[in-house]
Amino acid sequence: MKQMLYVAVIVAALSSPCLGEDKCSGVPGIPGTPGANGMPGRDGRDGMKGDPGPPGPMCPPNTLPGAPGRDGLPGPQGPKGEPGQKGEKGEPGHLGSLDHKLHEILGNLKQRILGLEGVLALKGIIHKAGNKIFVTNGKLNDFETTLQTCNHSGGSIATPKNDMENNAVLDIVKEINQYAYLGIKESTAPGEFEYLDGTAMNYTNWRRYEPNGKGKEKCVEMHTDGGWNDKKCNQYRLVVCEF
Ligand SMILES: [Ca+2]
Repeated sequence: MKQMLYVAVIVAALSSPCLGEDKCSGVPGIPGTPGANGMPGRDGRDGMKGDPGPPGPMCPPNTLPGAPGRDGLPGPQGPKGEPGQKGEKGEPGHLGSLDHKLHEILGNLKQRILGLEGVLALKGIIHKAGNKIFVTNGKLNDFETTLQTCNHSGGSIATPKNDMENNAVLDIVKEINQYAYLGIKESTAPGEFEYLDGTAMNYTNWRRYEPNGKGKEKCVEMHTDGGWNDKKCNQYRLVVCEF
């Protein structure tokens, strides 16, 4: 180790011109030209975060409206409103129109029938009394045959139930000048009479002392004065029906 230190001292003494002298002479040399800039160094570490800057200048207000925004969510259901006013009556429906047409047709038919009835009455073929029509075929028959004849015609034997109807039958009886059986029959109680359906009579026009058959005269005939008489059922009388 000591040997290496000696070698270093000797080398240093030999390499220095002023070694061993008081003063060094000579002109200092010209400074060399500065070296070229070295390569940029590596980026340093990030500095500390600076303070926030002052607010920027105000922008002028935008004069153009922006695009409309999207629809919002539907709101809650509102309270129930007041009932509206009643509407006007509608046009008649199909059935109403049909009913109107039928009504018109029936009206026309009624007029035609009334006209025909007038013709028949004018000719003396029928005799009207309220809603009833009395008519004869001009023939004479017993009670049972008269019943059948009238039923076959769609009517029934003449059964006057008030003065007006009795007079209508009387017109026929007087015209033909024949007595006519009526739709009245003796009941199970002798001397008491009733309608053919068994109901009690609400109108009678007995002749004086009639009825006098007491169970032997079960039918009733009309005389030419319009009065009634109880009579056997097998006589030939004018057939008068009602419709
Ligand atoms: Ca009698």
